[in-house]
Amino acid sequence: MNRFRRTSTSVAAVATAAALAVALAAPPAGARTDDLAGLWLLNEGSGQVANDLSFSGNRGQLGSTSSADAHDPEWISLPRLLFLKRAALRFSGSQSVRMPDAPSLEPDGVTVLARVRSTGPGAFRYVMSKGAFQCENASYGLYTGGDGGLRFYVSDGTQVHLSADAGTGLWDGAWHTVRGAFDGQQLRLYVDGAQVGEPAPAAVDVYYGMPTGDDFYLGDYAGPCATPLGFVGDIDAAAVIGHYDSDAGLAQ
Ligand SMILES: [Ca+2]
Repeated sequence: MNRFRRTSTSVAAVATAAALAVALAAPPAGARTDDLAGLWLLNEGSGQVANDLSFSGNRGQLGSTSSADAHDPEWISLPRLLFLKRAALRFSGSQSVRMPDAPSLEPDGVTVLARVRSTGPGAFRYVMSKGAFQCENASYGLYTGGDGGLRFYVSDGTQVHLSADAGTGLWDGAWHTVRGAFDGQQLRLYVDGAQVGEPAPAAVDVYYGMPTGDDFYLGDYAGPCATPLGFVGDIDAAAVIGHYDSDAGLAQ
């Protein structure tokens, strides 16, 4: 391996880690506090568990059982970062990692982050979802939407509020860091640190306690549904950050 290639690979890997770190370290606004509700670097490389590196204990299980099954995403290797062995998970439309329902995954305001790579997942495919109302919508979700791009949304129990759409150009086969943020007033979407479009107004409360299911999924939506809602592509890392306001609500 030549020196340049090795260096550039390491730089890319450091940039990846730095992008997540910067996003995670964004200062809280006003009287809010931010808690890391889940951080899954997905570097295990084998087995049935995705460990949560936050202190929230939201460990995930691959597929629908603790044994190998058809809903397990596939571990793939990524270039090493110095001596750190790195991996990611490959999803092909009906695979998932499931984290059981937990209060830490149900904050007033929520930010989701992921490193994703795909050449075209299709429409209504989920990178993440929390809870499920039939096959309609989650409490919050990061998905490709009707146009096959990428959107973040929250549900208030009556209506779904969507962020701007990143568009299908995101799915160019390269890794991208995506972030969806809801602060109680607006929904924002970022790709590789740049905000997509305008913030979408949504002065609502996220509705939790969905009747169909309340677990959190990486790579899919709690189904089964008539049409597949699972992501088609790779997820390198993911995180959920909860924003908790010490006052009555976030809508101040
Ligand atoms: Ca399994």
